[in-house]
Amino acid sequence: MSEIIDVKGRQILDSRGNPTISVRVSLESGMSGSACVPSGASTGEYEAYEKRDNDSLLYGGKSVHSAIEGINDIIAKSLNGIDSYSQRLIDDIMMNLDGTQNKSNLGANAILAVSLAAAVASANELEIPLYRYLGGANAHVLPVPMMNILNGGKHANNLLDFQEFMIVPAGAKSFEEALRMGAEVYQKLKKVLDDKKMPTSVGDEGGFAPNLQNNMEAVILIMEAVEKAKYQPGKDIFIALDPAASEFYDNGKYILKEAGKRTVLEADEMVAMYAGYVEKFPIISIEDGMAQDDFNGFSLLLKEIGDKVQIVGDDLTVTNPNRIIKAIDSHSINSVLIKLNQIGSLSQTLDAIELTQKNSMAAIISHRSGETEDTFISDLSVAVNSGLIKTGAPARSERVAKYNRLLQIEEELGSNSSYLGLKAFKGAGDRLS
Ligand code: 2PG
Ligand code: MG
Repeated sequence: MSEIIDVKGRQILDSRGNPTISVRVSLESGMSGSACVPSGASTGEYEAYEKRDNDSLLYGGKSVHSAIEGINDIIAKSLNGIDSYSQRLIDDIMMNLDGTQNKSNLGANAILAVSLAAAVASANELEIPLYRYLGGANAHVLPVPMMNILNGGKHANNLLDFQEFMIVPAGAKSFEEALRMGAEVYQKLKKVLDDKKMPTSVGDEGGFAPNLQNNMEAVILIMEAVEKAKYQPGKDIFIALDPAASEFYDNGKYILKEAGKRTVLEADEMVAMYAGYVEKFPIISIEDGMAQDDFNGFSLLLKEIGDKVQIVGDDLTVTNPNRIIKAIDSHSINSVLIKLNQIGSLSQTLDAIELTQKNSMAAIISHRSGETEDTFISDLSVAVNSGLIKTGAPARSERVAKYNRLLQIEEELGSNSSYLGLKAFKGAGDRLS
């Protein structure tokens, strides 16, 4: 009854108004499941291939008709009659059809959409929640949300070098409380900006995007908002950064444009700069503090502050087990950001998470800057007990949909649910005592 009888892709729009893919997988029983895939802006060089038509007359080249043709013709035929519970087989069939390392024939966006929709169809067929289907009896940890409330870099058109300034309500007792704390601080930040006559327009992930002079000015404003919301920075709420440093790395140097002037830094100077910030501010996590090929820079950073701060690979590791192994071997990180579309199938994502967790690192489940209403990542974060999720500001429906789904899961799990707070973080060190 769980045999796949139809796979149908369609083009939809993402939160930036660009085309992306939605797929419905239908089973013999009459049950079905659908999934939509997101799209990044600060994409890592080593990510799987996102297939677009490149026809300048359609959506500025971004339409995905050819990827959808691949789904409806090639993939649909090959999956016909396959059991939807056979996730690995389904993913292997698609990878063999594609025949490339980076999924550049069919497109990682096409393969992932089908891969996820097959899992959703299976959960529906079994009439169990997706997190239970993916994670089994032990799926019970609600993630600490890492909420990007102030945007710079590629996600906004201001002068900030760093891409994301996040608040982390690790001091909460439950996910619901964490969400409330985050939402309250977000509203206070709006007021803080308003009072200073700064614009409250938002960037791609719902965070504010004021034109500030330097990166730490953003942190200072956020701390002001935390205090105005009657929370204690460094106890109730912490700060996480995603500088997305590959975006300001050129020829072995980090080039900042803070305060309107060009500053060129070597890797060790970047590390010293971060170490200084960590001394001054309650920063608990730094993602892509260094560029995607700078394994040496990453290991300097880990050596310097990895006992106090979570050092996260994103562009560095691109949810790819080979890159994660390289980062482990070179002592570059203590945590890994997990994005389904960086690798392009559910099975490989689960492999990347397993590898990460087996090596005592945190696996942070993440959205992309271009998102949809799909909430798969919320279920995934609970399924693998990741303890951490990064899915934007507590505003705008494509971000809030993920948080709202987590509220629902927490309610459903009731006393079976856990919220780890600080314990979910690697390198939280002394803060834990
Ligand atoms: C990141 C992400 C998500 P993008 O760098 O972590 O916040 O951005 O999807 O643009 O790569
Ligand atoms: Mg990132």
